[in-house]
Amino acid sequence: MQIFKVMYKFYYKHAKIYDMENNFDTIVAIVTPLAYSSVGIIRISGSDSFKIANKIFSKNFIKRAINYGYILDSDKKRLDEVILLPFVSPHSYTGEDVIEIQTHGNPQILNAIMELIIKNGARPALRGEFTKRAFLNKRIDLSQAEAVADIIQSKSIKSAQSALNNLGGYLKNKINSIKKDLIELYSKVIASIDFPEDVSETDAKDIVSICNDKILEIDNILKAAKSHDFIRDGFNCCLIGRPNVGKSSLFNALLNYTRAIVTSVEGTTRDTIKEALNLEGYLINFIDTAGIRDKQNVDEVEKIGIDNSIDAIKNSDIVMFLFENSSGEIEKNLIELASDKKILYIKTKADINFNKPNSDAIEISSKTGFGIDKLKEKIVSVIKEMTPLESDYTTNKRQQTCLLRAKEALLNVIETSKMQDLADLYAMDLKAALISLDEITGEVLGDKILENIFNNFCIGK
Ligand SMILES: Nc1nc2c(ncn2[C@@H]2O[C@H](COP(=O)(O)OP(=O)(O)O)[C@@H](O)[C@H]2O)c(=O)[nH]1
Ligand SMILES: [Mg+2]
Repeated sequence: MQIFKVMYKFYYKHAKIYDMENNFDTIVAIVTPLAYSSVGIIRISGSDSFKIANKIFSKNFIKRAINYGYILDSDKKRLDEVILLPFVSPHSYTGEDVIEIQTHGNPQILNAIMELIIKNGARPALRGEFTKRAFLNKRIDLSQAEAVADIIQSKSIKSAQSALNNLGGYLKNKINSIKKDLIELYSKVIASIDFPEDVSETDAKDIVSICNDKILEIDNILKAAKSHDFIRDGFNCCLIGRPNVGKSSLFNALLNYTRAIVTSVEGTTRDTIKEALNLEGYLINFIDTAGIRDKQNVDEVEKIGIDNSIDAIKNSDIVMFLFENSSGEIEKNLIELASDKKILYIKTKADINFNKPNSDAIEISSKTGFGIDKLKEKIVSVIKEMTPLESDYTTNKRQQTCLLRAKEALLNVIETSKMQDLADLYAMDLKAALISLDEITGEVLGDKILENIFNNFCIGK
């Protein structure tokens, strides 16, 4: 067992590309939007932050307490009445000594205090630099750091909640558990290569079984990815039907305001219009389209509109086919075009068309509001069907690429482990799989990758 521990250390030693020196300078940023508002916040982080705060605050502040006082400029004139919050390292957002100053939300005041802090020795923070420090100071791993950006950018509460899971270490813990068995296996394989007299070669059956288990776990994370892409980017839901069937009216009724022009003139809507709506925490992009009719009798603009409607079907996840009397009004080729989508049939103008629909269509009237809530409920239930793995792991594109690479390497391990005397080869693939997994949590990262990730942040985070 001792030998495995040695190998464990060996693996980690070689996995690390760079060693961090945690001697960072002190940074400052205005954290809140620079606009006239009730409160503005400035954040300082780094070893000099307490020293700087003491120079500009009207009295000696108390650590781990809420301090009330004034910010004084170099002539001891008051710049603002503030609340000052000191966070003592390592119990802060960055892991360093942090000062947060709550000022009045006036951009002039915020800029003046920011300048004063810079004059006293801090430098303006770069995009995402506070979160980057939290990562470099090992307070969070990379999947948690990425979750911070995802929470801020989420366009629905569902999406924010899955990002929040990752901030809590959901993905990190899963990846670490996959890694644990693979590190053990890798250590055994390396030990058998380096010390063939003491350690016998690992049984191919064991290798295959461990790798298969891990591939299954990776596949489960990837399967959930599609659901989470939906949750993050929203579901595209288009309204399709003949001219005048009531698409734009329904579009407006769903949004609850007049977004699209409605007239009794056929061909009023010539362009596709996209508008987002939150339903029960899900983001839905509704797309109103030009009515589809025979292209021979329409002008150039409407022709393009019809082509765009067909594209809208292709790019949608849910297609709502609207008709007035019977679903036979909808062209068969359009239904075929939507064969891999969720389809909803909607019978419109229930206030004037009294005959019952011949299918399981939903009856609505945009004029009276009849059936609109029922339609919204139906849309949400369809979405829930499309996202069965909601509670599972959220991953972004970068993390998915790493998982796919890890899976590929494990498949190679399985192949080569079945052949004799190829331990060197599958050891390499095992290491490749581990490195790909490490990239998710940020254990092996080139500076370039780090830069890309933190550039997606806003200043002050
Ligand atoms: N009575 C009634 N008329 C409607 C209803 N929905 C739409 N219309 C009318 O049908 C015509 C075409 O509506 P519009 O929404 O522009 O249809 P689109 O061409 O499919 O976008 C307009 O004169 C609307 O006022 C409805 O629920 N009841
Ligand atoms: Mg229209």
